[in-house]
Amino acid sequence: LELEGDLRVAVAEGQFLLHYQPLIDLASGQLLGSEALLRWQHPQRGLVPPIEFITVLEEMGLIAEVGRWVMQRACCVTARWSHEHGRALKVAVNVSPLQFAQGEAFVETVRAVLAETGLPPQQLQLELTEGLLMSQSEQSLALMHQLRALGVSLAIDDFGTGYSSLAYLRSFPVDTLKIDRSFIRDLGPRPEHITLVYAIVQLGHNLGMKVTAEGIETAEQRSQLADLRCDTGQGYFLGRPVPEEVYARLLASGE
Ligand code: G
Ligand code: G
Ligand code: MN
Ligand code: NA
Repeated sequence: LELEGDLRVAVAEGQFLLHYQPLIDLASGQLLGSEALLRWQHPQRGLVPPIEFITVLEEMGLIAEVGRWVMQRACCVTARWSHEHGRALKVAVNVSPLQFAQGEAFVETVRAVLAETGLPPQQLQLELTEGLLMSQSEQSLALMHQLRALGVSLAIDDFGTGYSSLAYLRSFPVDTLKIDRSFIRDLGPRPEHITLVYAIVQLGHNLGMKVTAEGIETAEQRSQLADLRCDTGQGYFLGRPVPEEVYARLLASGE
């Protein structure tokens, strides 16, 4: 209850900020861009992680407003960085199922944010949850096509943890599968996990998708994933989520 009151103030006063986690090309080691991750700078409690408040924002009906802010900020900053460094940096933004459920209104939000920030649509990736693949609805499918028509790309986040129907995966216009970090964590010590991850990489590639591994924490995992031809990666070994100014320095250092 206190949390709800505090969140109303947070939305009204703009107490949110974004951290950026590097996205790396596994074959070359090149920095391709980032995933934007929401944080709340609470006046007393300090920096609050999203697991503690995203669901509450959803229940309060505030996630669309905050989600729009996230997209706006991430696109604006990425457009500026791309301009400064003369290259097309990517940015991935997490989308709540409730934002997606807005339908046409959500498509309009994405269109407006791209127009306002000037970020080329090809540089924005929207991360959707695996739950959308389960719903198997014509409506979800149509919405995904509308978003793709704007030029943005779509990823399925935390892939492998839900109950996505492989049959439906084929019909969804998805560009990228993001393998959940629980599969990556056990790569080294568990050979059967190598088989599993390899199967996901093959599945994605055969469907014309890119595959990203999340939660890479060791050099061994990174080289295993490169050997399995996984395209891109994120994780503490490659770079932790960091504040805007720290990420800007990372870019400037040519990392
Ligand atoms: O950044 P961190 O690992 O603490 O994120 C925890 C969870 O919060 C992840 O599942 C992530 O997808 C989610 N999350 C982070 N930022 C956002 C956001 O801007 N919108 C939504 N809907 N979820 C987010
Ligand atoms: O669900 P989603 O993939 O959006 O979650 C991203 C979350 O994963 C962020 O909160 C981020 O802090 C966390 N994360 C990113 N890299 C790693 C990692 O290497 N290990 C662990 N344990 N968490 C990570
Ligand atoms: Mn994500
Ligand atoms: Na994820």
